Amino acid sequence: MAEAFAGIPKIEYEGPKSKNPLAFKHYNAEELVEGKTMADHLRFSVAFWHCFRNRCQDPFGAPTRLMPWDDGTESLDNSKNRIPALFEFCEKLGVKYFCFHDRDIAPEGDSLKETNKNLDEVVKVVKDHSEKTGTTLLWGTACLFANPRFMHGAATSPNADVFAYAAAQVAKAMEVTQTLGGQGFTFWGGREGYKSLLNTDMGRELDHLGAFLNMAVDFKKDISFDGPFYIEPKPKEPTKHQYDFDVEACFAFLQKYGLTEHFRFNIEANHATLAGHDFVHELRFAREVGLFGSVDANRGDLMLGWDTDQFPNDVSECTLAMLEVLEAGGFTTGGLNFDCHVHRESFEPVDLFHAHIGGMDTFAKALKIAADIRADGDLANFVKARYASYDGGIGADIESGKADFKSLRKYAEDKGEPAANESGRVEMLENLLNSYL
Ligand code: XLS
Ligand code: NI
Ligand code: NI
Repeated sequence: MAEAFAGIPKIEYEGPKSKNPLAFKHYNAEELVEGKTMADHLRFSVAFWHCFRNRCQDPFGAPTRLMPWDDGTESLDNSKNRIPALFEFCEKLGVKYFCFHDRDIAPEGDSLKETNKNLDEVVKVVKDHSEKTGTTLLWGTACLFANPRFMHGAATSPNADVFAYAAAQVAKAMEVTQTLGGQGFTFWGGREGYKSLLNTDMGRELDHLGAFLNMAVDFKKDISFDGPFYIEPKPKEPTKHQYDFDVEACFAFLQKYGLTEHFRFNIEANHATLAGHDFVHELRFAREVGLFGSVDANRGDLMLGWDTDQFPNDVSECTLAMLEVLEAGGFTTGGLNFDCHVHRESFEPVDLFHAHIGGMDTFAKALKIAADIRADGDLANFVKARYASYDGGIGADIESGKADFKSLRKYAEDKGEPAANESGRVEMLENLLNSYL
């Protein structure tokens, strides 16, 4: 088969001084950072849907992207022909992982059985290439939002048949993920949310979603799939109120339905900002509750209120993210999945390379800076010192549970005014962070 990306060589590391747009300036796969290779730290992944399906049409205009690997039909043959392009791309880029939704890789048939048969056929092609190249599935997922049957949601649809259909689809997608050696399975809420309370029984919908995910856990045990489940929060889009709003809301949901030991978070940068949070806030919360898992590495545009899914290029934002990843002990089964698409006006195949090279270099640079910040320890020491009043005396009594309101009242009455506050030094710390960038 002809190359999909003819004329584009394997992308090599040339160092920060290189002016070659098709070379890495910071990502040097084998370079050690904190004793581990950059490749093992960053575990980059290509999102099949954005790279190989998304043609960049928008509500105002027709598709723009040139995709020489695709004949524009929904045929099974065309689906199979897209697969070598994915592996060629990953190999040239030096990326070892990819992610997909079931419906990205194979077309739906006239019945669920036929749809599953189509999926099996394409999965055979994927498996074959995966075994030959060593490029494997980071996580799989089921598309429970594109087909009109999911117009009211999947697990939260008022139509119980749709719930059943979604369950069948997730079961199959999980099996396929397992067949391909996928390291995890992601649940993004899709249309699990609502537009109007006038037609919605929120309590029942939440219970249905909780039941659905518990059934998924049971099925996972049945088939002995050992990767983690990821839940991917997003506050809105396509519905107005998504139930999986942000990490904090999802954590409460997981607790209520007894799911915390089976799930970790897949945190998407653009979803964080849509929820009114910094990317790093979501990562920190997930880390603090011990459920950090994986990352959808993109960025939004703060001028726009939707999921623009742009490639990451903000070193400062990514540095704070990599600090969280390192503090969490690094990725295990997760990684940095580029859930992003090129801009509509960047329509040529080579633009996919520029986009990924930029994203990879940004995170590589961020990783090195985060490691420097950790090695210096100034930031961590400042934070530690700020809470020193809890390391002994009354603070230690509070943290250990020894204190109660009665003893604290006595303490406060005896002591009078609290010890003088110290400056939070926000600007000084911002300057410190900038000194590393
Ligand atoms: C959509 C989500 C989606 C998930 C996978 O906004 O980011 O792409 O990552 O279903
Ligand atoms: Ni995502
Ligand atoms: Ni998204």
